[in-house]
Amino acid sequence: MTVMNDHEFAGKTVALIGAGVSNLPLVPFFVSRGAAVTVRDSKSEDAMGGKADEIKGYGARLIAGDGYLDGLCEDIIVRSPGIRPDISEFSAAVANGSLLTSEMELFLSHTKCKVWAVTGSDGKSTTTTVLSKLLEGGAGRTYLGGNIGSPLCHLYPEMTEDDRAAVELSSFQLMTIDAPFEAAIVTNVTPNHLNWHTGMEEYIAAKERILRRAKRAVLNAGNDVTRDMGKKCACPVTWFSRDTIDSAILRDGDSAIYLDGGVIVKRERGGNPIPVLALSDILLPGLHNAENYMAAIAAAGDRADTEKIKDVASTFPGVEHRLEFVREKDGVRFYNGSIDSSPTRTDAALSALCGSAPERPITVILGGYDKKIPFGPLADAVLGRDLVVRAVLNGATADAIDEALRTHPLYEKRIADGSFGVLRRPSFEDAVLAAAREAKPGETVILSPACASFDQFENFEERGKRFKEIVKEL
Ligand code: UMA
Repeated sequence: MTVMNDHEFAGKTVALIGAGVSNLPLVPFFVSRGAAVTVRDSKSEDAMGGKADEIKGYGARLIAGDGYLDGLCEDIIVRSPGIRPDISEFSAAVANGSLLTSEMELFLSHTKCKVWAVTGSDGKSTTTTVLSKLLEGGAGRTYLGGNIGSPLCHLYPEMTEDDRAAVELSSFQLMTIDAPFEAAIVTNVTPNHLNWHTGMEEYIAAKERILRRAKRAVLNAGNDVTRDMGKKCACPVTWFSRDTIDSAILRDGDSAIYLDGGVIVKRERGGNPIPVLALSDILLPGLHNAENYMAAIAAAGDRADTEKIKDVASTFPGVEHRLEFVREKDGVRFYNGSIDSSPTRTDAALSALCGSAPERPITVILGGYDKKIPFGPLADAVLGRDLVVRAVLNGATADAIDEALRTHPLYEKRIADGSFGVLRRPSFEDAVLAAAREAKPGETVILSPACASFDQFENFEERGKRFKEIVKEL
C-alpha cells in the first residue's frame, strides 16, 4: 500500500499505465503538482482518438502502441485496474526503485474521509450506490466511486474528515489494496474473470483483501466462499441472508440481518429480531436486491435510521440501465435493462422480475446487434416463465430470436393456450411503443434486449436513454 504526501509528487517522474477512466483525471492532477507525467497505453495514438491530444495538451508525454512499456523507469508507476500488477516490466522497474501503485491505492492512502468498501461477483454497483445514499446526511459530503466508473483520487484534496466515500472495488483493484474501511461488504463470490486471474484461488484471495483492516465485515451467509471468509475474519461480522440465519454462526460481536416473513430484520447475538424494512417498501424488484439492501443497511450501521432506509428504498430507481425503474403509467411498470446484452443477463433480469411480489405479467423487448450467439438459452428464459406473456422483437437479431422462439418445445403450447405472443417491429422506437400499447394495467414492460446495441445505437447507454425518453413521453 502506497503512502506518500501530496507535496512529494513535485519533481517526480510519473508513468500512468493505461489512459482509461481511472488514469485520465490523474494527468492534470500530477502535472499541476509539478510531476513530469508520461502516459503509456497499448493502443496506437490513432486508436486513442481525441484522448491523445487531450493528454499532450496538459503537457504530458504520450507513449502509445507497441513497445509502450519500453524503458519504464519512472519514480511512480500507476497501473490501470485491467493490467496485472505482476507483469515483468513492472517487476523490473520496482527492482530498480520505482513505486508501483494505482489510482485507488493513491486515493485510499491520501484521503481524509472515512471509506466504506464493497466487492463481490454480483450486485456490487447497486449495493455501493444504495450504501452511498444511506450514508448521506449530516455534516460533510458523501462520495460514490471506484469500479462503478468514477475515479476518486483526483478529488481527495477537497475531502475532509467529515466526508464519507462508498467505493466499489473489483478484484483487479483489490489485488494490491490493504486499507482500513469503516465496513467492508462482500456480496457473494462466484467464478468470474478467470481469464485474468491465475485461477479461482487468486480471485478469492483478491476479494478477501477487502477485509484485512475493516472495522466490520458484512458477508453473505448464503454463499460458500463468503461463509469461509467470515470464519477466518478478525473483525466482527454482520451476516446477511434471504433466509433465517442460524445463531450458531454468530460469534461475540457478530450480528445478522435477514428476511423474516417479508420484513428485513436485524439481530444482535443473543438479541431479539428488530424490524428494519418491509420488502414491499423496496422499489427494486427481486430478492437479490433485498440482499443488496441488507448488506448496505448493515454496513451503514448507525448512520441510517429506519426512516432514512425506507425513504431510500421506496425512491431509489436502481443503477442506470440495470433493471432501472423508469415509471409507472396507467398501471404498467417500465424497466430499463439496456445493459442486458446477452441471453444470460436477460435470464437474470427476468428471474428478478418473476421473483418479485405481487406477480406481474411481463412484456420483454428483445433484439439488437448480431454477435452470432445462439438464442436457444434465451428462448428457454422467455418461454420457460409463465409470467413472460409477450416478446417484442426488433433489430438485427429479430429473425434469429424469432426462429429460436418458434422452434422451442414450449412455443406451440403457449401460443395455442394464448399465454404468450410475439410481435415484430422494424425499429427500436416502434418496438417500445408496441410494448407499451399491448401491456395491460398490472403488467411490466422491460427492455432487456439480450443483445448489444451497435446495430442501432452508439452503445447500451444511448439505447437505455432513448428507451427512457420514449417511455417518459407516453
Ligand atoms: N491498457 C493497456 N495495457 C493493457 C491493458 C489495457 O495499455 O495491458 C490500456 C487500454 O488500452 C485502455 C486503458 O489501459 O486505454 C484502460 O484500461 P482499463 O479498462 O483497465 O481501465 P479503466 O478504463 O481505467 O477502467 C477501470 C475498470 N476497468 C477494468 O477493470 C477492466 C472499470 O471497470 C472501472 O469503472 C474504472 O477503472 C474506474 O475505476 C469496468 C469493468 O469492467 C466497468 N470492471 C470489471 C468488472 O466490474 O467486472 C472488473
